[in-house]
Amino acid sequence: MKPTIVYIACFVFLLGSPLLAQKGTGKMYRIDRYESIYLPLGKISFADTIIQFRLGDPGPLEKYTDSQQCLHEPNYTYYKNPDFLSLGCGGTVTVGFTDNGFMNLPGKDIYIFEVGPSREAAKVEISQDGIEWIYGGKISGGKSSIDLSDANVPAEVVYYYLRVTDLKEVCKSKSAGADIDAIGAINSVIKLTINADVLFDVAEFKLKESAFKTLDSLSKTIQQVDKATILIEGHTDDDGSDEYNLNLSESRCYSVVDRIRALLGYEALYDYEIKPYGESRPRVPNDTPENKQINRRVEITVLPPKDYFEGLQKKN
Ligand SMILES: [Ca+2]
Ligand SMILES: [Ca+2]
Repeated sequence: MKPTIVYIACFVFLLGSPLLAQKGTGKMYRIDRYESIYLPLGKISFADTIIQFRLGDPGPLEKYTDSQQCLHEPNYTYYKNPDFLSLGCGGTVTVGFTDNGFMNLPGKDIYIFEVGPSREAAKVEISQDGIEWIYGGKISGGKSSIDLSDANVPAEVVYYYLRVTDLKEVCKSKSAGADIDAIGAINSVIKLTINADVLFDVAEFKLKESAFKTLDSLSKTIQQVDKATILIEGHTDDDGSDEYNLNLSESRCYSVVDRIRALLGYEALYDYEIKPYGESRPRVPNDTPENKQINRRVEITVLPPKDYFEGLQKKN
């Protein structure tokens, strides 16, 4: 009898504990001996590539200057192992996100895994295209998370670039400047835009032959995350009345949802949400056939799951 009881007890414990019971890609990452941080889209949430690294002056010991060390999941062990990047006094690193982007959504949006004996202050800027930058926030001793709302960063925009600049507070140590092990997007997203012409014939909402292959490969991308909210937004050009276009984009959203749901499996842990916009949100002016084609599109965004955001509300 005993093993059964133990088994049932464990099962109940797992059910009662939201983090352990959480099935899905979301993952806890240790920050220090006492604390961890939860990234709802897990492993893909981290910066993927170095765009530029400008070592500060004075610099740290050379072994701490491999910029690749601030990419991907955190792996800091202890100070003597150079598995992190020291920026040097006033140094800057610019990273790109390739298999994910990030947004200003409810709660904290970014977490900079700063390590080492002293926690140095650093400025964080973000960009959609790597060209135009806006201020995102600041990290300083003990505070390494950033809520982009504090810097009035607009919602509904996906960012793909982030720049960290050391603020010259601690310039004399062996690892002068901020020491960065990893750069994670808490509110990580995957955004995919499909030209509507690939999916539908003119004025139709039934998927055409070429749509199946496209949606099939897109589903594989979505499956990197096994629990999420999938938002489907439909847009048209301005041919036809507002109402007609709104109805058309709504029917098209439903066609896309039906197909993706079938591909991902009805039992999968995804929630679906649709937002038909008709012609109300053009990307470019509807003044040439090419521009109209750009505006006819379906946007699919994979967002952290609902229960993650509900959990945040409960905490507050
Ligand atoms: Ca990534
Ligand atoms: Ca936020």
